[in-house]
Amino acid sequence: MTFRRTQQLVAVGALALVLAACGGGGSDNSSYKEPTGPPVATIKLDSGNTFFKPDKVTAPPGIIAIRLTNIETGTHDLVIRNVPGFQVEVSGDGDTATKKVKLAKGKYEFYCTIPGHEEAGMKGTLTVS
Ligand SMILES: [Cu+2]
Repeated sequence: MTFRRTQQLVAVGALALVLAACGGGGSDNSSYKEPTGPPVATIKLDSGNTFFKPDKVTAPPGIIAIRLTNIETGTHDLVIRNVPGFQVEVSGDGDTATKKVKLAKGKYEFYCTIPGHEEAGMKGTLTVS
């Protein structure tokens, strides 16, 4: 009896956690916490079909603002491998979006998650040093 009751409580607790995780508007990156404070650098990138320009960028460590401008039609985003939740999205010619990310020294790969775009060359490297 006691064991069964405990199981039920665990199940209810797990359900509450799932609901809480989904509560922030339902998008995939709702868990991402953008760092507050001024950026040490702003990286400006253009996106098009299917490229980032430039595709090799550098920045000092700390809070980095990434400003993406779409210079062609279409929808693109920019995510950084091993930086969960970070995503800058643009849709349509001339659309621009900026998001901040805090990075330590290292070499990071970024890419577009639209199916086929990374494979077509829509990727690049961000060197933080
Ligand atoms: Cu793309």
